[in-house]
Amino acid sequence: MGELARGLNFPGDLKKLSPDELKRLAAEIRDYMIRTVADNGGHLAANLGVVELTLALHSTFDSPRDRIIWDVGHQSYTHKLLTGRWDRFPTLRCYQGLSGFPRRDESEHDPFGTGHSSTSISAAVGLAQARDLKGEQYKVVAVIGDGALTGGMAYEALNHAGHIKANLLVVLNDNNMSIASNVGGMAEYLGRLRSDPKYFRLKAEFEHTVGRIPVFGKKVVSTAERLKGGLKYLVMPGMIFEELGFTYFGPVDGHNITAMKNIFQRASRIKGPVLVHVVTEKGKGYGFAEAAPERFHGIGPFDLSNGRPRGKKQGLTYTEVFGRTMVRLGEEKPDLVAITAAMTSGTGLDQFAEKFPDRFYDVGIAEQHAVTMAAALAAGGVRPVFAVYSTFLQRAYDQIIHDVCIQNLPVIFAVDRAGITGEDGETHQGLFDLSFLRSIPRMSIMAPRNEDELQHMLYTAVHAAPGPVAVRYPRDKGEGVELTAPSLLPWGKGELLKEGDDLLIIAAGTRVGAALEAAEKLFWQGVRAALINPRFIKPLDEELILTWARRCGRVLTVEDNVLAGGFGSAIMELLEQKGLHLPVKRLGIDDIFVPHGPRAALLSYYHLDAAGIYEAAVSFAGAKKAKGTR
Ligand SMILES: Cc1ncc(C[n+]2csc(CCOP(=O)(O)OP(=O)(O)O)c2C)c(N)n1
Repeated sequence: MGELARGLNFPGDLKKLSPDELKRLAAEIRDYMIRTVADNGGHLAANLGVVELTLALHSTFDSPRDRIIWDVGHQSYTHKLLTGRWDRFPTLRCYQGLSGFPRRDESEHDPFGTGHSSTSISAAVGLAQARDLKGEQYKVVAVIGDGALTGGMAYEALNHAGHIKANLLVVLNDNNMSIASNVGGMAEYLGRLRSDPKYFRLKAEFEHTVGRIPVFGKKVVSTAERLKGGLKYLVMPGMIFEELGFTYFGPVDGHNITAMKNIFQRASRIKGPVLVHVVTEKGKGYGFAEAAPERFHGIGPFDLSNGRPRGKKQGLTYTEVFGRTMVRLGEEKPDLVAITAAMTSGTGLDQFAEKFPDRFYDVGIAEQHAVTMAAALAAGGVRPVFAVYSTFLQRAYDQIIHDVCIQNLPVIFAVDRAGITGEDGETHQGLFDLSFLRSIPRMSIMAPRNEDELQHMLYTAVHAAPGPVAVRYPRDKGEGVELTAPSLLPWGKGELLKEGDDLLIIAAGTRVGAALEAAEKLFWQGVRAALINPRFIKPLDEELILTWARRCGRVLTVEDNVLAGGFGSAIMELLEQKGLHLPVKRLGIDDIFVPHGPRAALLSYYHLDAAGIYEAAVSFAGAKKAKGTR
């Protein structure tokens, strides 16, 4: 613990600190945060940007009585440090350690969990209404970034909050960045407010000087009021927010604690919704992060002295192979377009974006818009690929059904971070996509067993899909196999990897490698397991699966997806439809949310690695022999 921090009781003691002491505390926090993230990985740049903002909030408001909601929540590290989690901070993002996001079950200072973007204002409206209905007294504050403000939900909530005149404070943390540069008209508008001090000056003059001159002042005010599309917009900063019913303050320097405290105090005396526009610098206080805030948005362990990733990087990730394949496909197919929702580099689309800027769309954090737009691009005759993390695709479920599948439009979903994703935890695991996509008519789904197969699947999706198709792959390195020239896979066909007659194992996607290892070990224990790589989760290769299921007499399925409605369920449905009443055992994620931790460790914990599959197979096939049911 830093020298100053050691003697303090947070967050209460913050109110006693002088401006200089708060500055010193900010430096201690930065130092601790940088060292911890260098060891554990995490969202460094955003957190460095909000140290002073968080100190100003906690020295103005009384958490946990007052409720502070962090949009996305990736920037809540200072908040965690100031609310009883200082000593546990080195466990950040580790299995059973502190989460990288706010969680109601982690602290009473986290009134509402986050992880996905643009939810904070809705949550603030709900809490404020609950407070009023129960006749309670506390403040509700939502802190939202300019990136998160590109998400549609934020506007729905602003619109509603203004309409019902909800008593709440929205702090707009504007660092002019999403993960990369922010996109869109709102970002440009905020940029104008930020960069032109005349806006602030004119607002002050308008309110305090002109308004006070008896006749002339009134006239100007009323003229401005009448000229809604003109003068008023010129002289009033934050007019968009004012029109939505918010009182706007700002822009204010987000690294000046005293200035922010003053504004927060003023804001908290106003009735109705208030928005304070705070300008911060992403990565502030660590040179490497200031210079490359995008690289330090979410980063693995790194070397403090040079900011470079720690550990040798061997082999390509699925994301990298996807990115390269997209460039290759883009060269071949001039009608191929790529879409991302604010995750250009996360999804591996940076090279495509650079090479084909006219065929690339970053729509902001707007997954719903991305899906409907993709559907319409397909309706217009081009071939859209929407690259998106499994967990964020959840946002666009209705659009997948209503806009894509009902109209049978050939949109390709490149579903990255499918399965167990690791350290980001519950809100970021991609454990539902097989279930939620499989249940939609006309949707096809492929899952590659390795990075080479990913290329073939993308090629097949682009060249041969009869309608909407999803290719799902994990946040992981590939198996290090040779990358062959992308080619067409037979539609709806799986492959038999191993013959056997004691047990049929069917493993989805990257679980094939683990299942193969298990099957080989089983052989030496006298269990002859057949193994199928289904390639297609939908449509299933019925003939192949039924043939080997009959021959083996029992079926073990493996998937890194929830069991409910997932791949194993698909196999059970097939067997039931064909009247094949065989014992089936399914390995996958039972009815739980998977917490944060390393992907490999979690796969092992949930018996989805080679050892887990082997153990399950031994007890399953062994039981068959013992009971003599063959
Ligand atoms: C629905 C959804 N899509 C994508 C993401 C991934 N994501 C996490 S933070 C972020 C950028 C947020 O930008 P901003 O709100 O400005 O915060 P900053 O990191 O700049 O402080 C994105 C796109 C997400 N969390 N949720």
